[in-house]
Amino acid sequence: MQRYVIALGSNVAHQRHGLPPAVLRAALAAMAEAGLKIEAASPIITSAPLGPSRRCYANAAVRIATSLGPPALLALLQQIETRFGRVRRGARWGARTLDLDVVLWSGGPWRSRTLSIPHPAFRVRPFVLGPTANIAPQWRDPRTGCTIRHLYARLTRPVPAPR
Ligand code: A4P
Ligand code: MG
Repeated sequence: MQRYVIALGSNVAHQRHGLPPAVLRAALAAMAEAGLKIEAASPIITSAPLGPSRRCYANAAVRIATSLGPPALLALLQQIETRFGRVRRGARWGARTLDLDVVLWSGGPWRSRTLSIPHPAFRVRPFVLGPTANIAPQWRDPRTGCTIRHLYARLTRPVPAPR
């Protein structure tokens, strides 16, 4: 079995599931239904958008166990995104409502054309590191050797005021 941490994000409501937090809860159920063993799920947080979008995000992270290797897991997560990700508005397919990113896994660094683990941006995103610290505080970033708890504390440490 392999273990993974998956980050979940949503900032668009889904026709059937509802607002972003409900989208994340439904995504968790879909992951379990697809055979991924959910070992731990973080609380769902609300975070200010990074990037051009103006809507707040719901974010969370889950720790899973599966026999799938990284490419097969990515394919499965993308299938789930596709199922959730497009809302029919008339004849048009609208915005994606679900982002599932592979943050870390038990197998160290992984790099292919379509997949990088650890996720390249996870160290500087509080909305990924915070939920990850909740479910996998002792996991280590294979690049820096730091624990997730340590990376999160470093990212959120208050900066001393200039004297
Ligand atoms: N890919 C490479 N490595 C990975 C990985 N570790 N996990 C490739 C998942 N995918 C990985 O992803 C594009 C391609 O990245 C995939 O086809 C895969 O082969 P995508 O999810 O289809 O596209 P994207 O959403 O534009 O990219 P990405 O990197 O997921 O977007 P970001 O940078 O995560 O931006 N603000 C807040 N507060 N909360 C958020 O969750 N999310 C975004 C999305 C922006 N701002 C946000 C949040
Ligand atoms: Mg993504």
